[in-house]
Amino acid sequence: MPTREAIERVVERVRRTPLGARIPADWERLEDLPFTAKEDLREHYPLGLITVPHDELRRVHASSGSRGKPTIVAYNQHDLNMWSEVMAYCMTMAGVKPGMVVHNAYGYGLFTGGLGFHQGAERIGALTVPAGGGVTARQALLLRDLQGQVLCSTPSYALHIAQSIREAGLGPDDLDLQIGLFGAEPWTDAMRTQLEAELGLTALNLYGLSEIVGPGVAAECPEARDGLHVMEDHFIVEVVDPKTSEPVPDGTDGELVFTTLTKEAMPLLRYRTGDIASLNREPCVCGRPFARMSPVRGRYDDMLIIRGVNLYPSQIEEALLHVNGVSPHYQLVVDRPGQLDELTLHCEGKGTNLAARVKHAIREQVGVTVRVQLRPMGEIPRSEGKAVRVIDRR
Ligand code: DLL
Repeated sequence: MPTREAIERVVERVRRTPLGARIPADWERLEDLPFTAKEDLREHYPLGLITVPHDELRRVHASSGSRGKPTIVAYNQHDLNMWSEVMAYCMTMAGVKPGMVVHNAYGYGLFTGGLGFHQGAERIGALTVPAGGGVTARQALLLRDLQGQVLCSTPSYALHIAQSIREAGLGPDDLDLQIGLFGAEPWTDAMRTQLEAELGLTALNLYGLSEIVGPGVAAECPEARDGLHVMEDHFIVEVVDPKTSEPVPDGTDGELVFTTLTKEAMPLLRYRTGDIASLNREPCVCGRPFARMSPVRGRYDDMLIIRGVNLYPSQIEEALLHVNGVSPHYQLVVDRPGQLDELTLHCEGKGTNLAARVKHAIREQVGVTVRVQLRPMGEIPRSEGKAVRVIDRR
């Protein structure tokens, strides 16, 4: 845990914002400090939580939430440097070295993915290919012709790129890919296996959110690939029960909460991410001292309750991708035709009794009964950024 002085520095900054009034004068520990929620950022849209003079701001980004106003976040030069540094740390940890070719297929723009990876790669001294999202057929050619060694994209977009590589008549052996840095949405070990086979790389998970800085809050080490090391020099991590807000023990799932320690323009105290994961403070085989968070299962808001069973779309993904013959593209449609929720899984694939096998695998592994709609190959919309996994018709 960081020293009281380190926390005090953030507290003093946050006191300059409208949220400062909530901070008790006599706080002793982090737990005495108030939480910050997405609604606070919305209420003070666009730049009401800034603690530096406006002419010190150098950039804004926005979170990708699709509902309502975007959440604007702002950085001064110090913050942009810190962000490049955490990204360079995460990417170096993954094995990215000066001179390597980094193909960055995260979207550039208000989304933090594109510029976040771009700055990290430049900081390391890699050669960056700022491909961005979209024009997927061109991604395959660029990867081949510029000999991309590191692929940065959402895992769902990486699958789409893999498909376009196949369609161009190429395979992993025609490419130089070694490392994949995938994040911005939940993904499973089954997806990892698939991505590694199709692209011939080592797939690593990298986590972040714009409110805290962007990508670079936590990342897997290649040595263990067992949890994502939180960049604790810059962010304090807690896990709390999403309903009671009480801390949960290490190893227990709950909501991730982050406090920024070194951000200047828009510091946040105990920010409720809505993301569900657990913490592991056991030493890691890689020797890095940072606590590890489990992969994010999903957002608390995305949890589905199907006839009393709580589940995240990622649990369906894990079961689905173990069935032979299915493609890794899927969508879940939730409906409530009568009193009860009904879940339909739209997926693609080939093979005898495929729908029945998928249904059986999900019942066995997740404990829910879903309707399975097999769709012709290529009919499930392909993602160019964050995949839309759930369509809620309730
Ligand atoms: O998605 C930042 C990012 C870009 C992370 C590229 C990694 C790679 P936002 O658009 O603000 O920022 O969305 C943040 O995305 O609260 C999670 O719900 C989800 N998310 C991000 N990384 C992961 C991950 C970027 N590795 C929201 N696994 C977060 C699961 C993730 N979910």
